[in-house]
Amino acid sequence: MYPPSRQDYVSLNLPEPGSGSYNNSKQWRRQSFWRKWKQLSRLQRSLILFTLVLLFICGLASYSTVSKHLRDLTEKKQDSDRSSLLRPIDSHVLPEPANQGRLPLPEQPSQRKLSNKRGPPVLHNRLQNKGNSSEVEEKVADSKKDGGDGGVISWRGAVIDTEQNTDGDNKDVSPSNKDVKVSDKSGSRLEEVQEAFRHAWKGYKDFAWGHDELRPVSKSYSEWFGLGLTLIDALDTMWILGLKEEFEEAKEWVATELSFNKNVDVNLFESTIRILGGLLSTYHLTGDTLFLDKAKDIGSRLMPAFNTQSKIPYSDVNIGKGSAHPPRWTSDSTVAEVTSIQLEFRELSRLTEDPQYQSAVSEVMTQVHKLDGKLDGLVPMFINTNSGQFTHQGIYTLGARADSYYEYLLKQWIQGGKKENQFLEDYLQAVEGIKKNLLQKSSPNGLTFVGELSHGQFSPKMDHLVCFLPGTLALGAHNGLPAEHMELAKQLMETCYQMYVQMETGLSPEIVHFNMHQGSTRDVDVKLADRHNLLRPETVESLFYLYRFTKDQKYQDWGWEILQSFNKFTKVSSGGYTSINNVRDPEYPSPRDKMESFFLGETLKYLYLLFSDDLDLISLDRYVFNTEAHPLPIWSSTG
Ligand code: DMJ
Repeated sequence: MYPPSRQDYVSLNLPEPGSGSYNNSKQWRRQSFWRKWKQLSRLQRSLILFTLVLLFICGLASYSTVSKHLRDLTEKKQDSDRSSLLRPIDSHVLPEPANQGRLPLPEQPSQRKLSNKRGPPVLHNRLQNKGNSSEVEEKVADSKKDGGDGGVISWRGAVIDTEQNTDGDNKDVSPSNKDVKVSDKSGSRLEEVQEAFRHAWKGYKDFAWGHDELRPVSKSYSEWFGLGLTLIDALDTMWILGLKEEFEEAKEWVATELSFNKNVDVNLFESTIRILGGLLSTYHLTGDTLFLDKAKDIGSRLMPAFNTQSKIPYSDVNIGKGSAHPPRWTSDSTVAEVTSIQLEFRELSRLTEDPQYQSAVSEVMTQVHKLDGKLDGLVPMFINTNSGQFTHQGIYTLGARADSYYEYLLKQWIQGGKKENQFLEDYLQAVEGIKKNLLQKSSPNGLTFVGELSHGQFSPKMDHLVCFLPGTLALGAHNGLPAEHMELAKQLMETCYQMYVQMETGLSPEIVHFNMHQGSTRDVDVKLADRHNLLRPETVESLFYLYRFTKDQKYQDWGWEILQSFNKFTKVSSGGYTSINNVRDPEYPSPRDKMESFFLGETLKYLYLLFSDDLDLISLDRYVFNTEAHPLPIWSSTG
């Protein structure tokens, strides 16, 4: 068995619970302590007792301080948790209770839950209101220091030659260059848009710098053309929002990194509206010829697209090789694409005094004007690059593939000083065609909407893209077209707003279907496949026009609600905003991990202009916006 010493060691130090040896040892310790205490003198005992009492009192005092501190900390944390749960947006600046102005809707189970739920778990939705008023004031002061008064040198350091831009368009484009009186509400909303831009820009800068698009969730990027699309699209937005630092760093990239001498295929329409349009407007706003040079470069590289049998351009161009081609599966181009590049190429001709650009795009308009296959001024969606004829006829929509054809009819007429009557005639006829063939009212609330026609069959389907129309109609009315266009604009504006507020996230889906049957319980239905939101601008774009022309503050308030919803459901904590898959699920809107360049180029720009009460900030009597929200000068105002 075990040696004796080993046995003793075990029984003494590792007693079995309840064994006699454990109890004996406790007893032994108590007796020896008492014996020792009795051996102490009275003085020694008093001293020890006094010290113990003192220690006890100190312990009590420090416990109450520490516990109070801990209590405070806990309460603060709970407050902040609660505020992100219940108040992810700053309720001080909310204009009105959440459901005001909405049409009555049957309550959905998920709506009931919405009131006290946080946004999507994967997104960080807390508002980061840093209160930048002093920063804005500083910029105003800077601008004055830098010569803002004389309108010769702006704070961006660009030398402005007021003769060069004969409309003097760069004197007053930025709030930094003006003494604009802003109300508290308007001021804080403007700051909120600046903050949203900075947040989006941070993501782009950290994870996608110089690339086409940010993928904010995976903290990476995606390429489309490989030309820094987001950066170029956002240039004039930064200028207009007065974001000096951000603008300067982007300009540096354009100056040192941007090259169009690349073996890449680009889409003619997308690169025209985003890149050529963005560079031209930035040139106009800044007067910096860097942007004009770049605009000339990309413009001339896109020209091979027009070398087709019919002169209707191909959809794709290789800007390095100088070759162009249609998509692999067809020789068709999209009607909206070939008819929504005119503002940009016409302006390029005016600036360069080289007529080739204007004559190429004007040829397209002349041909489309003459074509058979229209229905009361409405155009089909495809046109063949060989025959120059419409194809896939019989389908008429104001949505994808046709939308900006109508927009550019009106805008070319305005750009050219309202002299080119063919555009006006085609536009007026098209508005009548819309009214006659596509306009209907929903049930039960009678929302006016624009549906589609397919081979004589009406479909109550409306793309979010159609929401450009209220703004365009209002712009026409502002330019002297029938007042009833403005009335229609207001009705459609209400519908587009309802497409947002009737969704559980407060964000519109890509496509809605309106109910038209008597007895319907709700006006809007959304198919599963159509529930995504790509951060598109059309509704806030139209809100901007409607507010500019009516001064009705409800349009600003609607835009404000939409911005709150973007912040709540699409903002990614590490930077950037993401498109989402499901506007009907506030618990999990399902991020698509992509920030489209038009979110910076258009959506945030239009929101800023909507909240600004400065009518001269990109005056609609001196500028016309291209379909990517890049302002170009109206020629009549250029003398
Ligand atoms: C933008 O590129 C332009 O506004 C275009 O006219 C339509 N699609 C997007 C925005 O939705």
